[in-house]
Amino acid sequence: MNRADRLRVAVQKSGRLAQPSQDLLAECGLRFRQSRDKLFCFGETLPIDLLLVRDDDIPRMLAEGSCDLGIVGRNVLAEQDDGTAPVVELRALGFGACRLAIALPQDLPWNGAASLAGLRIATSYPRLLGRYLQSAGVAATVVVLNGSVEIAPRLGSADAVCDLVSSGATLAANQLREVAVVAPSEAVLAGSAAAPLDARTELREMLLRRIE
Ligand code: PRT
Ligand code: ZN
Repeated sequence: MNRADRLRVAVQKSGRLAQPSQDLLAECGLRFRQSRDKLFCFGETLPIDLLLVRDDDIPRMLAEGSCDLGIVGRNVLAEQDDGTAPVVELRALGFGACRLAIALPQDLPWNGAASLAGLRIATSYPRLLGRYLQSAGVAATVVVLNGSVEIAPRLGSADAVCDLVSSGATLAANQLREVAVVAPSEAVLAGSAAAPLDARTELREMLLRRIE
């Protein structure tokens, strides 16, 4: 089958965005038959298929063209944007709301971004944090961790954190207080800046209209 005849949408396989993403597509009238390995879902009502993947893989899959659209947190899309990939946010989707925020232990003072000067800040979002520090003109050390960022201050491996927050309960449980928002986020529909010039163009437009 010609790749150009069917639209391929990447969604998170499991995690916070997995179910709401599938619910949104179901509301758009799409029905799927899942492959045995549960990684591929064949579109039965329209020539639109799903790939179930790690959210971190979605920006790259869009950039290389192995998927046409993806549902991913704006935070992931922005973190992986090195300025060269032709991948853009097409629509904010209104679920998965959170914010990338700076949080400090209770005993550290906060008088604006300048308070971060000289601190070690743990994060999984070095690019977004780096941009924030640069635009504030603050020199701090970025400590990259892939998980359990919020315990870094208690372990002594960082002074502060820059992590995703929704309710704030995780920060509170780790005796951290949120002091600044680096980037608000939610789930977004992402795709290549230039839509493919084949049957997928119309499918993509149709899906965007149905999401509206
Ligand atoms: O396995 P895979 O790599 O696909 O998933 P993942 O583990 O990387 O991502 P996942 O499922 O945790 O999150 C997917 C997306 O959901 C994120 O990229 C965000 O866009 C969005 N999102 C919304 C969140 C949260 N809310 C959130 N609260 N992602 C993470 N959190 C974390 C937060 O950092 C904290 O540690 O959840 C914890 C609880 O948050 P509080 O503030 O409610 O306590
Ligand atoms: Zn992930």
